[in-house]
Order: sequence, then structure tokens, then C-alpha cells
Amino acid sequence: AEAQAAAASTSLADPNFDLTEDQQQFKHVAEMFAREELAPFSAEWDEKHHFPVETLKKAADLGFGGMYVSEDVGGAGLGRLDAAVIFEELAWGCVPTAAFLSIHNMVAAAIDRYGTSHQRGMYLPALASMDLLGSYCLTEPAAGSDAASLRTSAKRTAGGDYILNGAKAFISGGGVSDVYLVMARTGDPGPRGISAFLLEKGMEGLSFGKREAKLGWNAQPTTAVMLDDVRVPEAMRLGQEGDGFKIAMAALDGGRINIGACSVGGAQFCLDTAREYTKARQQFGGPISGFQATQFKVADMATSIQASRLMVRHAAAALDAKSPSATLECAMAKRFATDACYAVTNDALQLLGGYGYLKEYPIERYMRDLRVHCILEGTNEVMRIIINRELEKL
Ligand code: FAD
Ligand code: 2MC
Repeated sequence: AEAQAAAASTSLADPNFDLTEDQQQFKHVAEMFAREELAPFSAEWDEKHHFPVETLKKAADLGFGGMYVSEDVGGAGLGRLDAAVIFEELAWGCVPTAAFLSIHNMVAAAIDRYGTSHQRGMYLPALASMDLLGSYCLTEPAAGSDAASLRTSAKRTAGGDYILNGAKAFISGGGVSDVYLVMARTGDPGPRGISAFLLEKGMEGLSFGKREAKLGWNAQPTTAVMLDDVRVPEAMRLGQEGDGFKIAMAALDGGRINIGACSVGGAQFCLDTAREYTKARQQFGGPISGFQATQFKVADMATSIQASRLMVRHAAAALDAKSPSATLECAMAKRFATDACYAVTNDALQLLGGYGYLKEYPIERYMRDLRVHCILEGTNEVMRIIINRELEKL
């Protein structure tokens, strides 16, 4: 923790190349929050598998609970580029906490975009303040990459309510979150037979599996979510029947930018830490930073991070502009940034030698935390599928 708190950010020169004054201000606020409220504690949260809900509420006080939720329901009304800048800074201090905030924001944004005025009023102020936490439930035990094959069923009753049955797998925030955005089948097989529903913890028939034991992302729970005859009123369906898959995919466009941004922040932390270490560590009569091999590695790491950052921000700007290339750019940025930044954490570990492998130093944790970004919110193989399909549409 000390090494982490001490590391000075050497975030590349001025990455604010085209950030507005407001964006630079959000960046500063997020950076201060990461330094004061996240970085000093993130090692302990990882070790104790502690989900820092109180800290999330403090982040919500800064507007981070509903970043791109409209202001009329308590959101901050920011754009995706604003958010990408913020997530990068937060992840510098604690990757899994920043990533959970991203998932929570993804749920809130979907309610804002597709919700009725009743749903918006009912959930968004409390999600924005993080008095309620939100989880996103798409994946099932037998439907991961092939999400449109999901089998959780939602059968409409004569009275109009739906009865949901099935199981979701790998749900971030499972068991702790209050609001669950659940994709379930109301119609035929395939993507067009899927609808989205808002479920609340405490509903009869809704239960949670054990906390999965994971390589990383230990500061947030991941559980199965079981649905056993859960009765959901029609008023809690999000969007029209059959819109669920599109709602889920559109949400993931934004989520993938944020996951990329979290990888950039985590990699930047590792670069900052490794640079300081190599200046202090003496071998062969001088600091190991004096070796050209070290300098070249640092140069490549910094270049990978900057390339990732630029792609993430460009994709975010494309989403803000509702550009036809937004889905393509989001998939490209997620694929590139998560792979390149994971490689940076591994290089940083190498630069610390045996100490990099010890839990006493923070690098191995960032490496574990960034590894899953190549898998979740669509694996990097799925990103390549999307990139190819979108290229065909241009
Ligand atoms: P599979 O789909 O079984 O894939 C296995 C391998 O096959 C992968 O390498 C994959 O890329 C490859 N593959 C599959 N199909 C193809 C293809 N057509 N071409 C080439 N390669 C292919 N999901 C949620 O809904 N909500 C959450 O909050 C959530 N949080 C998560 C948190 C964690 C820590 C983890 C690990 C996962 C989380 N997930 C969540 C699930 C995550 O999105 C899935 O794990 C992911 O989409 C991959 O699905 P799968 O694990 O079933 O792998
Ligand atoms: N925005 C809006 N609509 C979209 C869309 C997007 N980004 N992507 C697809 N659609 C629409 C598409 O236009 C089509 O509509 P129509 O039926 O009108 O033609 C429909 O959705 C079906 O799309 P596809 O034909 O592309 O569907 P397919 O079954 O081939 O699947 C694929 C596409 C592989 C890209 C999708 O299943 C996928 O993204 N899989 C990965 C799943 C995933 O990312 N899971 C993450 C879970 S969340 C998580 O991990 C967390 C940590 C929170």
C-alpha cells in the first residue's frame, strides 16, 4: 500500500490534448479521489475480498454513481469521453472498484435511456447516489459469448406479470446489488426473442450463489443469480418485448470503453511504479534504469498505454457523437487496450524482478485485475467478431 500511495503519476505529458477545461477538472477530482480514497486501501480490499460499498457512496457524492444519467433524476449528465477520463483515473487507484462503478453506471444509463418515467423516477436518483447498487445480468452457465442463446425464460401471465425462471452466471455485484437488469427470453430462440427486466433483491424466488473464488477483481463479489418463479410486474420490463438484446448490446458498447479505460489506468499505475523502482534499485554498480534494456521496455510500455488511451478516448467520442462507427471503435478499443495494458502489467512485473512477484508490491495485483478485462464484457475473440462484422457494414 505504501509503495502504491508513494508512486507519483507520470501519466504521459499532457494527455489532455483535446480535453475541455471541464474534463480536466473531472480528471483532477477523480485523480484526487483515487489517491486518497482508493490507492491506500486497494491492497487490503484485494486480500480481504472486501467490497468497499462505503467508498462507492463517497464516489457517488462526486457524481460518479450516475455519470451519464440525466440531471433531472440526479445524474451528472456527463458524456462518454468525460467518463472514460474519470474511469482511467479511478482505476489507477483500484481497478475492481472502478470497474464495478462502470457496471453500475451501465445499468443506470440503460434505465435512463430505455426506462419509463416511472422506472426512471423510481431507480435513478437512488442509483446515482449509490443508495442502490446495480448489476447487469446477461451471461448464463451455457450462454457466454453466444449471449443470444440465453435460456432464462420470462413467461407472461394472463394478468400481465411475467414469471422468470433460469440462472445467470458470473454476475458482478451479485448478492450485494439491489437492482438487477436481467435479460430473459419472452419469445422465439435468437436475439429477437429476448426482453430486459428490472428485478430487486428481496423478490421472492431471487437468490444468489456463493461468492466465486477468483484470480483478481477480489474487491467485488461475483456470484450466480438464480431465478425460481420470480414474479415481475409488466411495469418492470425495460423497453418493449423483444428489445432486450439490443438494450444489452448497446449498453456494452459503453461498458467496453470503460473497461478499456480501467485497463489504461491500471497499466499507468504499473508504469509509474516500475519507473520509480528502476531508479532506486541498484545492480551492477548503478540503478537498473541505466540499462538501455530497461529504458526501451519503459518506452514501449508508455507507448502502449498512450495508444490505448487514444483509442479508448476516440471510441468514447464516437459514442458521444452517435457515429455509425461507434460500435466498431468500442470493440477495437476494448480489444487493443485490454491486451496491450495487460502486457504492460507483465512488463512492469519483470522490471521489479523477484519483488514484482511478491504481494508486498502492488504489480502482481494489477496484473491479476487486468487479466479478466480480456475476457469479460465480451472476450477479445468476440471483439474480433464484432470488428469484422462492423467493417463489412462500412
Ligand atoms: P465462452 O463463451 O465459453 O468462451 C470460451 C472461449 O472460447 C473464449 O476464449 C472465447 O473467446 C472463445 N470463443 C467462444 N466463441 C467463439 C467464437 N465464435 N470464435 C472464437 N472464439 C470463441 N457477465 C454478465 O452478464 N454480467 C457480469 O456482471 C459479469 N461479470 C463478470 C465478472 C467476472 C470476474 C467474469 C470472469 C465474468 C463476468 N461476466 C459477466 C461473464 C463474462 O462476460 C463471460 O465470462 C464472457 O462473456 C465469456 O463467456 P464464457 O465465460 O461463457 O466463455
Ligand atoms: N447496439 C445495438 N444493437 C446491436 C448491437 C449494438 N452494439 N450489436 C448487435 N445489435 C443488434 C443487431 O443489430 C441485431 O439486430 P437485428 O435483429 O434487428 O438485426 C441483433 O442485435 C442481434 O445481433 P447479432 O446478429 O450480431 O447477434 P449474434 O447472436 O450474432 O451475437 C455477439 C453477436 C457475438 C457480438 C454478441 O452475442 C456478444 O456481444 N457476445 C458477447 C457477450 C458479452 O459481451 N457478454 C458480456 C456480459 S457483461 C460482463 O461481462 C460484465 C462484466 C458486466
